Amino acid sequence: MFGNFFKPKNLDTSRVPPGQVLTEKFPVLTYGPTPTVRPEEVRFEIKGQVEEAKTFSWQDLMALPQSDLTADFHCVTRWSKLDVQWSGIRVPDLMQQVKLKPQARAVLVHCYGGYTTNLTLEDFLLEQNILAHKLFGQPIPRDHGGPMRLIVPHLYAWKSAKWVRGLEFLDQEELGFWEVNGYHRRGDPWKEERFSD
Ligand SMILES: Nc1nc2c(c(=O)[nH]1)N[C@H]1C(S)=C(S)[C@@H](COP(=O)(O)O)O[C@H]1N2
Ligand SMILES: [Mo]
Repeated sequence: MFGNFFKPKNLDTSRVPPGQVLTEKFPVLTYGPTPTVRPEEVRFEIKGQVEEAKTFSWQDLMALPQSDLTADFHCVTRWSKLDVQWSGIRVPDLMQQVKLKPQARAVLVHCYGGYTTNLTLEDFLLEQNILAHKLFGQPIPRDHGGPMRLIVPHLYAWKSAKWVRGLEFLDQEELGFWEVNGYHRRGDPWKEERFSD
């Protein structure tokens, strides 16, 4: 298994966080069964600390500005993959459609299948975060989170929720699935925020 992992040679090692090894493959990491979600049935829901709850159909989402992102992907189980190419809707472009209440501080990301993960508003609203529906120019394969997943490149990949079904804005942070089960509430790979204390 470790044959697929390599130590970077000429590579700029400043891109590999501490304790991580590179893989050129793209492993699948899913807790539990893989849900089947057809784009036509997506109802992306925004609720909680917002002035008005909203639901986006697939068509609504595709009508929003579309962007590309190339980002490194760091799984807390110690593999990293460089230069993964995503396309989709940047979080700030989505958030143009949403008016948050002033007390909003955090978001709980909900997924088809029941997975959740938490982010502070500050970590969520970053320019590079994207609701991706393409991976290397193709619709995201189901096991990698298709039809749509969140990508939060500056944190460990458990924050990059697959099969996203909605966002719940909160006045204080509530922990998601892995965060309840011992992972760090934030998960910065450069600080090795793997587990909670
Ligand atoms: N809905 C959902 N999203 C998820 C997960 C999951 O189990 N369910 N696993 C997370 C973890 S731990 C990682 S490392 C990445 C893996 O993404 P990949 O399977 O596309 O490599 O997805 C994250 N998003
Ligand atoms: Mo992971």
